[in-house]
Amino acid sequence: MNGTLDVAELLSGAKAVLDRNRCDGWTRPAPTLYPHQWSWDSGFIVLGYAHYDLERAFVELRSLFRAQWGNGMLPHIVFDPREKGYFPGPEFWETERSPEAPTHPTSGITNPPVHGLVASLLWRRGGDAARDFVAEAFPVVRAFHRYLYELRDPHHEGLPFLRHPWESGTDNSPAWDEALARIEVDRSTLPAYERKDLTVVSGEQRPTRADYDRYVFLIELFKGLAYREREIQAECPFLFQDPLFASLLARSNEALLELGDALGEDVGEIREWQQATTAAVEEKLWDEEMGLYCHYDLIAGERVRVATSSGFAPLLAGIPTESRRRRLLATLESPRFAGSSGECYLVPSHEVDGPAFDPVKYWRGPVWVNVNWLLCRALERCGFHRQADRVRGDTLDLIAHHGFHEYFSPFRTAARGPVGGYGSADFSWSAALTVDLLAGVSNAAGATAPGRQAS
Ligand code: 9WN
Repeated sequence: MNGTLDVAELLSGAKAVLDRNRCDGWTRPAPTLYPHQWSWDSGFIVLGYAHYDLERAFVELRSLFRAQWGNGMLPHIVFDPREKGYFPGPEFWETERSPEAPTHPTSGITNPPVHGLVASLLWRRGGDAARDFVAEAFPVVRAFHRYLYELRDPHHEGLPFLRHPWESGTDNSPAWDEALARIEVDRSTLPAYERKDLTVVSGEQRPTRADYDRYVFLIELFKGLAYREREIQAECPFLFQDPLFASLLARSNEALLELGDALGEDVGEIREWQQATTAAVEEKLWDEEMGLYCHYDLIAGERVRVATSSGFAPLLAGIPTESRRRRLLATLESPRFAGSSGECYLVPSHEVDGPAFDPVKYWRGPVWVNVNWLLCRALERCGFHRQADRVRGDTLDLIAHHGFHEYFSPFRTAARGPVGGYGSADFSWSAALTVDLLAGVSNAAGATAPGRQAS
């Protein structure tokens, strides 16, 4: 390894991926595996556009916002009705059963609330040129948060629940395993369905058939209840509070407070949401023994003691106390995430010695660019600059070596297992966030910059 990154080459490669994946004003997360618009993907994607085409960023988010449900939910997918290459498509979700659904076809679940944070970053980047867009985005994001607090937080804890693994974005996380295993599915009662993902990516990198049966079972339940939230909450066998989702919500609340003040909006309710969420993450999701924040299974009534990269996310919103910050840092740098002799790229999505660890199966071990981007900001916010540099360097190193993949094996060398990029190639948020990460790397010569770790 030569110790430098070819910044110009990476930048032009990233922009070319985004150009190829861009459709009519929005961007596919991946060329064939994910051919529709996803909510949190678009949030990350526009952070790349913000560096060279701000208008594209606005158009992309407007395409998502126009699909907001009447109750405020931003759906996890906005479908391209011409596209037939993804399961489950609009004909499976049948969201027209709900009077809350927009006329444009969408899925019937949501995705992590990154949009407040993203809007504030666009404003910081665009200045006056972004003001009108931000004024447009503010009520949309506030209505989304209001939906989460009013319809997803029955005990007013400040921790909205997820009712499908796909709402987390970390869809195949081992945190869901026990809860999904408890759901008894009689296949003969499920509609016949055909997975399309396995025609693009090998099964060893994707969820199992038993997982998909449960994903489908939950969608059938939602459809049967015409997407009525209160009834779903009463009947759904999968209800989770999630440290990544909650931390993004807290961080986006913080952003809305800042934007609302600047726009002259009343931010009283947002302040209350923010205080409630911050306190609840601290009280309910911290696990002292694990030195990490965990998920909470509302059906089982217990914390799920599975160590995932989502457990570091409260740093992003500045939530942990000083002593917990130090504990989190120790966990991050311990053999559990960094490997026994530092042989892992940070940050594996599941601890490498964990029982469910798999270096190539999505969300069960691989490193993800969006999580690293978030954790890089989180570490910087808390003053852990050396560790933030390490996460940024590891991310760029993986991309420089293997390309703009969806996810990467955490192993630096083949001594412990497979090495390389997995899932889809030409993955949009990997490209977009590379553009943003490179902007943080000094590049006096315009061609090379420090960023690689010795292997
Ligand atoms: C289901 C689009 C999405 C990402 C998720 C990732 C994957 C979908 C799938 O792709 O999920 O939503 O079919 O596997 O897990 O984080 O938003 O890129």
